[in-house]
Amino acid sequence: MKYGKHAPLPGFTPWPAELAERYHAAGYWADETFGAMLRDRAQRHPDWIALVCGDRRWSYAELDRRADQLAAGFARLGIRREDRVVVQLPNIAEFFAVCFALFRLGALPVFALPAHRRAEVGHFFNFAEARAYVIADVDGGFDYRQLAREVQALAPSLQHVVVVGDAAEFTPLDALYDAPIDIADQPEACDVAFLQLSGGSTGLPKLIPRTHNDYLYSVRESAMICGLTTDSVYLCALPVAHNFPLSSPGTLGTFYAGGRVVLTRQAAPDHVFPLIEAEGVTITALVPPLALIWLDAASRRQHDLSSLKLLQVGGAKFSAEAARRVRPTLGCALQQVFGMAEGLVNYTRCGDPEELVMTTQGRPISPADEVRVVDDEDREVTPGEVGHLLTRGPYTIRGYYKAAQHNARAFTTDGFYRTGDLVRQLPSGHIVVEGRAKDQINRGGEKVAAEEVENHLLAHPSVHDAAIVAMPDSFLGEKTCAYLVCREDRPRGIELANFLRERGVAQYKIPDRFEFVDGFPKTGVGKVDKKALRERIAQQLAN
Ligand code: OOB
Repeated sequence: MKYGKHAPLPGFTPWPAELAERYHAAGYWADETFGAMLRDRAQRHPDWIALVCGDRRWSYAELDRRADQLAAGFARLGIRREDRVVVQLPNIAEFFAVCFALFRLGALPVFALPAHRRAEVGHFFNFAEARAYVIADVDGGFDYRQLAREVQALAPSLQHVVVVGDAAEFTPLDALYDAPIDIADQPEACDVAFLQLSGGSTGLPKLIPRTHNDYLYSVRESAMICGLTTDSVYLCALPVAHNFPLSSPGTLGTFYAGGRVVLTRQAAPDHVFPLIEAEGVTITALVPPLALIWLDAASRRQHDLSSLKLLQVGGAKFSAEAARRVRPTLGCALQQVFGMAEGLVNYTRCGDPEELVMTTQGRPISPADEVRVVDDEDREVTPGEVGHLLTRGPYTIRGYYKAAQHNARAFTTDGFYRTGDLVRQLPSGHIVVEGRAKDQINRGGEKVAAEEVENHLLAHPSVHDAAIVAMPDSFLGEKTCAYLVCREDRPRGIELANFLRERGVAQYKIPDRFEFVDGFPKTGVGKVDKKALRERIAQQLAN
C-alpha cells in the first residue's frame, strides 16, 4: 500500500487499498504534489511567463518564489498542514501564489466562488472549521472586507483575514511575503490537497476532498487530451477556482505543460477579444451562455482571433445548433466538456468524427474510469437507453468531506458516485447528457441546489411551503422558478428576493420567478411532484 506517512485527513474517504495500489501501478497516481510540480517547472524554465494578469507578467520562477515566500508568511500566522483556509479570490495572479503556498504547506484551500456571500461562506467556515480567509479588497463593486466582518461574527474558527489590496483592519497579503523557510511536515501526494465545492442538491453545500495524486492525474491527462504544449496560451475567463478552468485542463494543466495562463476578470467580448489578439491565446473554456455571447459578437466584430485553436464548452449542455456555429464563426475547433467537481470529466477529442463533437458531451479521460448507466433500481439499462450515470475511477471521490450520512445515498455500496445526471452512452463510449435526476437547477453552468434555497425561503414568516424548479430559458438553458404556498399575507417576489439577499444568499441562487399557488401537486408517495411543476411553468411560458 502506497499511502504515506500521514494518517488520512479526518472526514476523507480514501480509495480502497487494492484500488489505490492498482492506480499507482498503472502510473495514474504518479506521487507528485502540486508544490513539487511547480518547482520542477520553475527549475526547468525559470524565465518563461507563467501568468499574465493585467499589466503584470509573472515568470515560473517568480510564481515559485512567491509561493515559497507566502508559505513562510502563512506559517508565521500559524497555518499548518491540514488547516483549512477559505480562498475567495477573483481571477487575479495572487490566487495562484496563495494556492501554491498552501499546497506547499499542506494547508487546504476551500474554494469559494466570488459570488458567494455570508450564507455560503459562513457555512464553509463552520463546516470545515477553517482558520483563515483570503479575499480581495473590492471586486465587481463588492467589498469583501465587509463580508469578512460578517463572517467573523459568526465563525469562531476564523482567526486571520488576509486581503489582496487595501486590507483595512485585516492582514495585507503583501505583508506575508517572508523569507522562505524549510517546511518540516510536508504534504505527500496521497494527501488531500484542497476542498472543492459541490454544485449540490441538498440543504447545505458539500465539500469535495481532492488529493494531489488524483487531481494531478486528471490535470495531466487533460493537458494531453487537449494537446497543451509549452506554446499554449490559456485564457481563464470563468471563475478561476471552478473545477473546469482549474483542471480541465485549465490553468493547472497549462502550468503542467509549461504554457502561459492569461487571467481576465471580464469575459465580455469587448474586453476579451482584444486580449486574445494581444496575447495570442490558443485555448479557452466557456459555459454555454458565454459561448453564445462570443458567437454573436464574433460575427459582428473585427478582431483577429486566429490564434485561438480550441474553444472548450461545458458546465451545462451546449446545443448542437450552437455547436455547429463555432468553427464557421470563431475559426477554431470546439471541444465539449462534461465534468464534475467530484471527479469524472469527459471530452470530445480532436480526432472524433464531427458529428460526435457536435452532439455528444465526450467520453471519459481515463481507461480506468468506470461508467454505468442504470435504471431506478441500479440495474444496467439496455445499451443506448437513457439512465442514471454512476461512476468510479482514479480521480473520482469516494465520499464527500465529513458527510457519512449523505455519502450513504450519494455513493453505491461498491463506491460508485451517483452523479444525478441522466445520460445515454453510444457504442463509441461517448456520453450524451439527456437530463438530470438530482434536485438541482443548472443556470447556465451555475448550480443551484433546490433544497438549499427552499430552506432559506421557508425561514420567511409568510412562506408556508416552497418548491424550486427549473424553467426553460433560451439564453441560460434554465432559470429558477420558486413555487410558494403562503400564509394570509402573501409577500411580493421582490420582497422575497431581498429577504434572501439579507440572509446572505449568493445572487445567482435568487429565484428568477416566483409563482404563488394554494398547494403543490403530489406524487403517489405524497412528495411534491416537481415534474408536474416544471411542466406547468414550461407550459405557462410557452403560452
Ligand atoms: C462542472 O462541474 P460542477 O461540479 O460545477 O457541475 C457538475 C454537473 C454535472 O453533474 C452535470 O449535471 C453538469 O454539471 N454538467 C453538464 C455538462 N458539464 C457539466 N451538463 C450537460 N453538459 C455538460 N457539458 O460543471 C464541470 C467540471 C469540470 C469540467 C467541466 C464542467
